Amino acid sequence: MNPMKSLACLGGAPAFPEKLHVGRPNVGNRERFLELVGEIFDRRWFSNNGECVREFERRMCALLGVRHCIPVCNATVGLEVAIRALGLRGEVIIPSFTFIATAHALQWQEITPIFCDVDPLTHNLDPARVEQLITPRTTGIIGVHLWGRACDTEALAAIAKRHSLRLLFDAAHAFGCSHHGTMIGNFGDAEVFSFHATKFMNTFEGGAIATNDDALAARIRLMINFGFSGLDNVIDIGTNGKMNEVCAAMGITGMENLEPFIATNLINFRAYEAELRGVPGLEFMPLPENERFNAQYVILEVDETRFGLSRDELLRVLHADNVLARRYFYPGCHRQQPYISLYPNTGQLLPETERLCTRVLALPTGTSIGAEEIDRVGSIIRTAHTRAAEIHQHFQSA
Ligand code: T4K
Repeated sequence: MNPMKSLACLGGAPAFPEKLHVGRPNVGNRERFLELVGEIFDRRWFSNNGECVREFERRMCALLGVRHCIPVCNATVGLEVAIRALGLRGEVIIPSFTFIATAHALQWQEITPIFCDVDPLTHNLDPARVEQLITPRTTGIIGVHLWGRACDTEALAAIAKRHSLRLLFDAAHAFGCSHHGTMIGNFGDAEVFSFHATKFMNTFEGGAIATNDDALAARIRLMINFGFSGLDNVIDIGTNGKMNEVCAAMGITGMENLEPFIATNLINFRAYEAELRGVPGLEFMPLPENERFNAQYVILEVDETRFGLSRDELLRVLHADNVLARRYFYPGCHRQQPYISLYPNTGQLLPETERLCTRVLALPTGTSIGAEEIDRVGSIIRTAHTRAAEIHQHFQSA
């Protein structure tokens, strides 16, 4: 992309003096975190299912109403372990409109990800298309609750049952969210959360695998600890997927601040909506009704014809003004390596994914921004619309 001078130079809103990021980490009560870290030092127990990890799991289970919510070192390893523990192999159906980790967790284990198109309204797997992709090699489906909005879990569960497939959810975005009143973590065979630094509830790096299946949970616990069953006794192949104590302490602190984090995200979301209401060609992914929702992503779809600028042009305007909005998830997993080389024509089967990849923009939110910043981001976007022709011409000549 060619650089652009900020809108301020074109006589628009002034640029932000400091960069405004998507994914700025939320920090709970620092003193509480440091107190927990002090206790970790006192105990001299830093990893391997320590007290903080066990407490973190207890609190997550209580919040979600799930039997197991096993902390892991990150969601990608969590997905890899869950995939292996469920015995997936051959082909597994996933959306392409997701973070690359969903696909890599399969390919890493030489399982073929079969990319399925999404519903343009929900951005989640389209169950009707899922069923069309099932072959004798299919062993499972991984739905992604994109932006924290639940997949059509009922339809996917019915398909999985009809075809004897395992059903896993990549719930990286969906901690603290519900679906028809049930907390995410209780659907499918298992669900995997992410607590990466950029998630609204973070453990620096981390994740968790939730399941109500005791046997599966036992297998997962074994797998994330090298296959150890007691001292000196390895009973299966495993890896190191454990969460350490400091990360779990951050998780405990985060959970104690969950409600204020969510409240801030909801306030920010509504502020953006109010700022940009009525601007032609912009549509927010709405909040789900009557559900608990973390609102950690503010997702905007840009319709070039009505807005006057493409999503990518608007992104250039925002970046020039120090608003580091992101093109999640561009260009789609199927257009990244190794998938584009292995399956070069997949895009033809994914019209909705291809379209969304050119339209979706994630705006900064979280506790590091507030009404003033949102007001200014809104002003930049509104100015970009009213001066679209001039900006477009500027880009053409740059
Ligand atoms: N499944 C899905 C659907 C996912 O979205 C993800 C992760 C996963 C699975 C895998 O979960 P993990 O294995 O990571 O637990 C970021 C995150 O790294 C990634 O965790 C997340 N999804 C994805 C949506 O976002 P990038 O490539 O955008 O990261 P990066 O380095 O560009 O940072 C994003 C923004 O956050 C930047 O504006 C800078 C800001 N940032 C980042 C960090 C790390 C900060 O301000 N402070 C920080 O400490 O992937």
